Amino acid sequence: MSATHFTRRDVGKLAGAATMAASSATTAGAQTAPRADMARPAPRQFPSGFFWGTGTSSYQIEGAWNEDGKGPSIWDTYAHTPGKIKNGDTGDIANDHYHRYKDDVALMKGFGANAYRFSIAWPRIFPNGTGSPNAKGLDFYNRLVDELLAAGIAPFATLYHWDLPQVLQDKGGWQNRDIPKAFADYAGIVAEKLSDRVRHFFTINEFRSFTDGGYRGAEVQTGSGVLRLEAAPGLKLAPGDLNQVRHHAVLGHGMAVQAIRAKGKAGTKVGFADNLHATVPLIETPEHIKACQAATREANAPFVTVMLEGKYTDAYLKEAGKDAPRFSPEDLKLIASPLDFVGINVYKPNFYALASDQAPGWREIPFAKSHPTMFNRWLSLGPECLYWAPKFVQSLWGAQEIFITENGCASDDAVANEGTVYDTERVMFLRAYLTQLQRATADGVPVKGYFHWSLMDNFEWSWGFGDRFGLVYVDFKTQKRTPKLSASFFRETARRNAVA
Ligand code: PNW
Repeated sequence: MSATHFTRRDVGKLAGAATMAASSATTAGAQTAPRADMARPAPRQFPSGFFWGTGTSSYQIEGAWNEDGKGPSIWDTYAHTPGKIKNGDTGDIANDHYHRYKDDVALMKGFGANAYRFSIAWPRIFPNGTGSPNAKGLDFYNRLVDELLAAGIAPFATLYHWDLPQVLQDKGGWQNRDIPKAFADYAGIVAEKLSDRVRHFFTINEFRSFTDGGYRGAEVQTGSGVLRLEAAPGLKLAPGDLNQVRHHAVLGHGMAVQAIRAKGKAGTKVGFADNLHATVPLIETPEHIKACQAATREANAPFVTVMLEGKYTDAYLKEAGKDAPRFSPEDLKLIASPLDFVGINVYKPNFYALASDQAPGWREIPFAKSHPTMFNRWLSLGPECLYWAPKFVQSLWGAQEIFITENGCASDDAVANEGTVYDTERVMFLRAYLTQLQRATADGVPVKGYFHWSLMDNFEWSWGFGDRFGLVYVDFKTQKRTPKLSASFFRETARRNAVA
């Protein structure tokens, strides 16, 4: 059968392929040792009650950037600045999700998701950053949550996925020590309004991406070179000022946790969603594993480590020297407010490492020049990070509940003539990474859910609409949505609660 004759019905049949009898193989098999059933490989089963979801964020999909009283965010300003985004793309319309959310919930239901991670746009709720909430903004999320619940999909809400109200940037943004308090006030109001239906809140998404990326620019190492990442508001601060921004971000998280506890319904669960930098042992021996665990703790000193330990590591403070953040013991106590779960975005090994006799006790192994990356060039392929990241979160900090809040890859998708999107590399990526995640759960690591990034292709920040991360293809001219082959893979995985 040639690819051009491959129809949707064929794709449907793939799910039923396991029922195919291996009759022709039995004659030989009967005479020798028992063989595994070719058509029924051993299931790589996940724990029962596992959440299978996808993720998105407000600026990346909503559009309606100036509707119903929404104020501008720093991403509106940044994307409207010529030269900042590839091809001059903006999130003004994006996926028009603000108006098409019902269709989008139906898509998720179509591929069997039982959870959805979305973010709330702070400037929809508080166009002026603070003050009294905008009822129309809250209404949108009320409608979205109701639609999700009606479809049997559990809503998980992120409070900050980088779209700071521009008015607060005008007051210094995260450089200003008053912003954490403003964030906590906003978080408290949202929890008060939504926690009768939303049981899980993430405070902040990816601390490093918006602090380092937005206030200085960050660098990512790949085999073929270094990539520079920049984000709104596009500043280039000195290291000491950047460390203070990072400190205010984790402080904002801690204060928001307190506000959610104070205003949310009893039983509301709260945590963060951070892109933990996971160091992966190149060879799995006890000494290399121990070294990588220590490296993971240090690599996250200004973010996950301080939020879970309530102190900055000695090495971080020593290395920062005069540029170390200024903080009080009360700050640290707030930053480490107890959490119900830890959310981690995991795409790639931060670096591979091996143990070393020399300080700090590990040696970074650079990615080989030919080490494969996915279509988004910063993503060096390394499925084992989805084993080691949650494993170290458990072993270092004793987390009781862990969510994989993001994982996925971009591809250069196109809709084939007969209307199918053959994203074979995303299926390959998913199977490889989920096999490692299953290995973690089988080891007793308490991973409770997996959110694939993303539900659908969307505005991929500085890369605009070119880097497609969705399980669903989006034609940005017509807004037509087409589930990719990876959506069929996801559906089968969620249905079996095992790697398909
Ligand atoms: C995350 N890196 O960003 C964000 O949370 C999403 O909004 C985004 O769409 C998704 O991952 C895909 O990029 C990242 O260079 C951006 O390592 C860059 C990196 C990692 C995550």
